[in-house]
Amino acid sequence: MTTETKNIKRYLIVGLGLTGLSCARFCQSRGFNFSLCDTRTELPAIDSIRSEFPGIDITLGLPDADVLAQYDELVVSPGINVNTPTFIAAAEKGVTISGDVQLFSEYRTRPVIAITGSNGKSTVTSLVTDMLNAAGVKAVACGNIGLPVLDLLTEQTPVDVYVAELSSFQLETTRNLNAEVAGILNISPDHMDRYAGMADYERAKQRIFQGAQHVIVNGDDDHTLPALTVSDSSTKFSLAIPDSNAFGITADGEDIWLAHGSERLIKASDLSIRGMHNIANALAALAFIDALRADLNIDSDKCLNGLKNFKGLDHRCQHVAVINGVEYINDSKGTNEGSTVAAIQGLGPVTEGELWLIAGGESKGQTFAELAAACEKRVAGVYLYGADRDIMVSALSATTVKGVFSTLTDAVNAASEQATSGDTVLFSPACASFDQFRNYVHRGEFFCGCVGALS
Ligand code: UMA
Ligand code: ADP
Repeated sequence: MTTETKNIKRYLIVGLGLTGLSCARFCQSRGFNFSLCDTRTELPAIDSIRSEFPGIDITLGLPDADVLAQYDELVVSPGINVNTPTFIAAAEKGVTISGDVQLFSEYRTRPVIAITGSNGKSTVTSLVTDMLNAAGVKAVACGNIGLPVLDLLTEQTPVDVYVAELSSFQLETTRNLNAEVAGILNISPDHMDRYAGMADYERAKQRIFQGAQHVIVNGDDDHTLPALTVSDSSTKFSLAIPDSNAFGITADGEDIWLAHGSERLIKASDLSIRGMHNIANALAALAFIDALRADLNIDSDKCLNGLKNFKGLDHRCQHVAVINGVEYINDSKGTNEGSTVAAIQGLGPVTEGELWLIAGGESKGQTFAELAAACEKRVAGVYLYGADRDIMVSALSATTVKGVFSTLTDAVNAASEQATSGDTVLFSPACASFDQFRNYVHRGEFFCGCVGALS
């Protein structure tokens, strides 16, 4: 963290989406020397960008490594893969490659809780934020959840603590996050179309621990442990009976309690969010907050109230409707097999009748072995649709797959014909949405529309 000074570095901001524009606004507000670039040769918003940044050089199409190397620092958007020959060659010629989170880390003056993981990031980020706000601590959720971190510095938003959801893409271009609290929630395959393999993906996630003062680990997933010792201070959460300083669960007859060591905090049945994965998310949120409890003078009871009142986010195991006795659940944010497996395992035991799954989309290099195993155990039948449905058909057992369609509408109609009163139809695609939809929100809304049309 530094104070505001004119920066004589020459920055090139690469990528003009949400992140790139937030970087440009930040650099403009601080009087930095910067230019702009987007790898795309045509950009519909280019006229408004030019008028917002008069006098600033804007290049369309990625320049070659020699041109990139004329800058001191490239601030590259997360949607752009920096592990490509042009960026590698530019780095070899001496230019530093950064991202918006790196700049944020250099200029922020308030503590940050940094959260990553394959699944549950947005839920835990929102939970932590809501719980802190319920306790009167001004917390703002930012990062991959949708609000670029630098917007908060440009607008000088007053905050006590930043709650930053960080993707592996954002972490790749962050050198020294120095978070007050940092943790990986869980690790399962995702973005395998961008990484060379799981080790490569995990290396990106591990960068969240650089310079961390306090570390949060998931006792049920060894891949969330820091690979290098970064801090002596750590807190564990897990779906097991907790050790003295850990967060976990204890049973009392029929009741499951979320607990901190031997102290019972709240009954699982008092939470509005459903499924064991959401109990894990609540425990993680408690652990992240506990790490800053003394520093920020946080009232635990008020936090627990925030947890109780948290209704969950749209498109994550969200109840849509009950039609002819069948419950329809929208889990469009289930964008990889780990998330869909968690939704199946989380909902399977609490649903009355059969569980039917609708899945499909862009497979992102996944092989779906875990999904196949989870479906075998808990799902009565699967309806597939979308661009990579054939990849999924080969992965899942022939008896599990009940229908294969090109459109989501046809898959919903077929599932609804099969399901009977007391059953649940879960839409959790295990895939990216971009084959047929703008994003997971568009896809989830479309699913809700299909369900609406059934009644
Ligand atoms: N693009 C180009 N050339 C460019 C710039 C972008 O082709 O020069 C393309 C990218 O390939 C990508 C798209 O444009 O397909 C968007 O990329 P971006 O880096 O401009 O994205 P932003 O609009 O800045 O949004 C990013 C995150 N997007 C990605 O990481 C792809 C948003 O996360 C995040 O909310 C936002 O910054 C604020 O921090 C979205 C996401 O899908 C929700 N994240 C992935 C995930 O959650 O799985 C990682
Ligand atoms: P992310 O931001 O990491 O994508 P979200 O909180 O948006 O995570 O949840 C996305 C989906 O991941 C949910 O719809 C659910 O299917 C699944 N999920 C949520 N929490 C967990 C968890 N702790 N472990 C595994 N899967 C989860």
